[in-house]
Amino acid sequence: MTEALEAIADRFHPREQITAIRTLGSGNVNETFLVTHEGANKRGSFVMQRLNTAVFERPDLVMRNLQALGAHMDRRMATPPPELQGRRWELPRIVPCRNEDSAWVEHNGEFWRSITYISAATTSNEIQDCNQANELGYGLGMFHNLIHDLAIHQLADTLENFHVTPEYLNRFDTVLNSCSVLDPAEQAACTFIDKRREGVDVLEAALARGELQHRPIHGDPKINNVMIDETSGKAVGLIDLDTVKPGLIHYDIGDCIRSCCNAAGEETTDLESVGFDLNLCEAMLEGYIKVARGFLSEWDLHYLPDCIRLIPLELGLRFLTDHLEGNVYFKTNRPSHNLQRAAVQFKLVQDIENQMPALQRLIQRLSDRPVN
Ligand code: GN1
Ligand code: MG
Repeated sequence: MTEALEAIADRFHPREQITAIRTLGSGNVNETFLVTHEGANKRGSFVMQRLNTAVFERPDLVMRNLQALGAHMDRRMATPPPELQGRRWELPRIVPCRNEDSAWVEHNGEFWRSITYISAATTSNEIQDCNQANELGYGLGMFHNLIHDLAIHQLADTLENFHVTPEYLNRFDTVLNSCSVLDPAEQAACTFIDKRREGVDVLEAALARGELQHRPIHGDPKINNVMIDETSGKAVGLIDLDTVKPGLIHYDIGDCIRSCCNAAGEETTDLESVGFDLNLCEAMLEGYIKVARGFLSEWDLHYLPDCIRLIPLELGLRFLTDHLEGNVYFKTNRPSHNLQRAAVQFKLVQDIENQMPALQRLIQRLSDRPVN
């Protein structure tokens, strides 16, 4: 535990009680630590994060969204939805500074904040089985269930164009234009995108036509952001709430599915092992629809297959663009890391495309819609 980290942690909890500060999770954007402490007869822990202010330019608004979310959750949890009764459900809360009237620390141009830690629960980077996929779906569905009636004007847009795929494509084109030579792997990845330009606006066009509407979303509900109770194996809450903002729930559904239906995980270097598992997808969607059916419109259901294909394509495009730009956005540990990550997502897209008719039939069946 470094002196600098200890000094920041001290702003949230007395330094003399802090027993350890260790890195937590595997986030690609922020720096996250678990701070543990022990007092006279009390032990505890909290999560301390340095927000990446190159990505989140207005971290104060990120905090405001978190406050609005917490207040709304409190209102909803006063009368929990019937599907939740008897189940443990938690939401990370802001841990304010202790001796100052502030919810965060600004220090040397850095932005630090703390939130509560959900204990006796874990996350995993790779899916284990259909039960877990079902719980991931339930977790996302319950999160949407609890926030769908939070008015979006109460949430700031903290990441403009986040998950707006056509904008990522524009950015890719700009970056590509400034690249002089591409190696064969980069060329192959660019060709993959070139063949899929059409239709990248499928969700935004549906939004523009009024078929879909903005709602509060999580923004990043990938597998390792859903906490699973250590004993019961049930989902107990979603973490990593920095990207909570107005958006399309399809971004969330696509993101959760792309991360939980590829058993190899997004960091694998073994492309052969990457694939889209329709059984896991069925389990996830079944868990999701169970708690979300009440607020899903026919159009919402209609665009499910599209978002399941689009979000991995978008993430691959984001990784590829960052690779071509010199790895300025996502944390990397080797020069080809983002290119490799892009290849994983593209393999997944390819596999989803190969199974599209079966995926469409599955969604029709799960949503009780007549097969065309
Ligand atoms: C980033 O930092 P992390 O790992 O929570 C990214 C997500 C991507 C994800 C891919 C703000 O999330 O959009 O899906 O990496 N977050 C941001 O692992 O860009
Ligand atoms: Mg995140």
